[in-house]
Amino acid sequence: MKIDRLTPALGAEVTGVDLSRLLDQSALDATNDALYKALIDHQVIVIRNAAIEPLAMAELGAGFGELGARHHRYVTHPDSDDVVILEWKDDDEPDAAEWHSDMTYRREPPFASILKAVVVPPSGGDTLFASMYSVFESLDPGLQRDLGELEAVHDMGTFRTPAYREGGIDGLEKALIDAGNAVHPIVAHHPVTGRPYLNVSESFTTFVIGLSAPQSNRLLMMLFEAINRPQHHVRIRWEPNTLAMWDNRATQHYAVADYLPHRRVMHRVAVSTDRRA
Ligand SMILES: O=C(O)CCC(=O)C(=O)O
Repeated sequence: MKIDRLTPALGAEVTGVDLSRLLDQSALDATNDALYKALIDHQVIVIRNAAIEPLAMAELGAGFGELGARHHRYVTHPDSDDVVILEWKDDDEPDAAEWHSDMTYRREPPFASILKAVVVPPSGGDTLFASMYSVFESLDPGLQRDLGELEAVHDMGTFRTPAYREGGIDGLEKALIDAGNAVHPIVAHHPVTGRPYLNVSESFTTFVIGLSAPQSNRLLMMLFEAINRPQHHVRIRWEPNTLAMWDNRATQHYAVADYLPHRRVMHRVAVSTDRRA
């Protein structure tokens, strides 16, 4: 296995691993161990030409931990309930063109996600990832200390729009209850590396506990602006069968919605727990 770092902030391209040929459990376990180490070191790993079917993709994910932080919205693949299909085309409104970690409105958000490109547009549809270690380390040390005392509320954010459009106010209330909300520390510590990272996102973090609304808004806007700085990022260009896996704890991602009306189809497996942590 060969690993090439993509930017100083995060990301690595992994070559020399053929996921379509992991025929027995011991080969799968050894590959999972090596990929896990690369994931912890680089936060996002990318494998090209990973022509694996949905069932094999779920099996790959299950090697890292329990699957099943089922999303309240997305449809799943007919061959495997663990594989979500993300498909956008025509005049759809893709919902991931904003910085987020997945499902932080849950008390225990998923540990990682695996995403494979199935249909890619002629150009565009890239995904950016940000290292939240790098963002935290870029903040003034005094601010880092103050943030260490604070917690913030996370909820379903802009998923309100489809819930309201489809079900009116009753649909919205039901979606808010189904998705739930959570309070997380603004500075979290990675359970494996112990490193601190910034744990707020423009998608799902709505309010800082203990501050007035104007204070909370000002602080969050400043942090969201810090996340947006390109030195914290890597940008992944997809080809069919490009597979990426990210550590959802200390990264955020942003799926650029610049390709419509062309079609883009991705398969995603969410891994809720980290078996090796
Ligand atoms: O489609 C993508 O590139 C990313 C989708 C996304 O944001 C997600 O799976 O959470």
